[in-house]
Amino acid sequence: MINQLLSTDDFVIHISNEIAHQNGLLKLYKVDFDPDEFISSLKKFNMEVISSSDGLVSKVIEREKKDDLSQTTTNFDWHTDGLYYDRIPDYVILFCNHPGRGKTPTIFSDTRDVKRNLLDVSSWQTLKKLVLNYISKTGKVYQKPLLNKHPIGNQSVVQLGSRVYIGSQLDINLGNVPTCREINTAVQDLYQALDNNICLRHFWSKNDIVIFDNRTYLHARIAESIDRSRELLRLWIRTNNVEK
Ligand SMILES: O=C(O)CCC(=O)C(=O)O
Ligand SMILES: [Fe+2]
Repeated sequence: MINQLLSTDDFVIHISNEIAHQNGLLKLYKVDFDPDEFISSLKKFNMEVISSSDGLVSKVIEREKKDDLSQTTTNFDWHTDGLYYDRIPDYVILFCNHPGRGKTPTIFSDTRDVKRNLLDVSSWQTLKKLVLNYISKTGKVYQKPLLNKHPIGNQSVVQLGSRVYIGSQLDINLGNVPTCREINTAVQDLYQALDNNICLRHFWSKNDIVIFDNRTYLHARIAESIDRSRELLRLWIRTNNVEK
């Protein structure tokens, strides 16, 4: 736990030490978080904040004009952030400016557990052959493998998006291309494994922070209805000591 007594530099040191101990998922309460100070402090420690389409600090709130699920407060299914980057953000920080009614949690699933949680063993073999086609805000499509190796530890992790279509890799032997039914079964099995393995269901209070490894964990938002007063800030971190 951390509080206002730490300087921003000490805060950055603390979280970069803590995150490894906590398996890449860290919750902090009652943080006096100043995004601008945080961004400049990170640079001293060989890390940086990378921007999304709305700048270095994104506000996740309900907006009138929504071309992205970050601009809503209703359900947002399992996803990896920043899939349009060649190298996706290493970590994501979510900070609660206002919990709204406090009934809309963000949930997290540890994708290192997917393989052993699949009901059908052949699903894993199929998932290995699949790619995500992520449709960006501009309509451009970015292709990514669905399974990836984490650069630290080399474990298999899953990336997903809510605005994607999934299909077979094209550079495999035609005889190995999974059938449409196999793809459908494997993806259904994957979602079931994720839904059954939620490791954190975070109901927000003001000044909470959750920091998570964007490769290890998929995250999602569960909502019963729109919440116009809920407001999170989202920052994407790149650590320059992680191999690509
Ligand atoms: O609102 C939330 O709970 C999560 C938001 C999110 O995942 C995003 O903006 O990428
Ligand atoms: Fe997200």
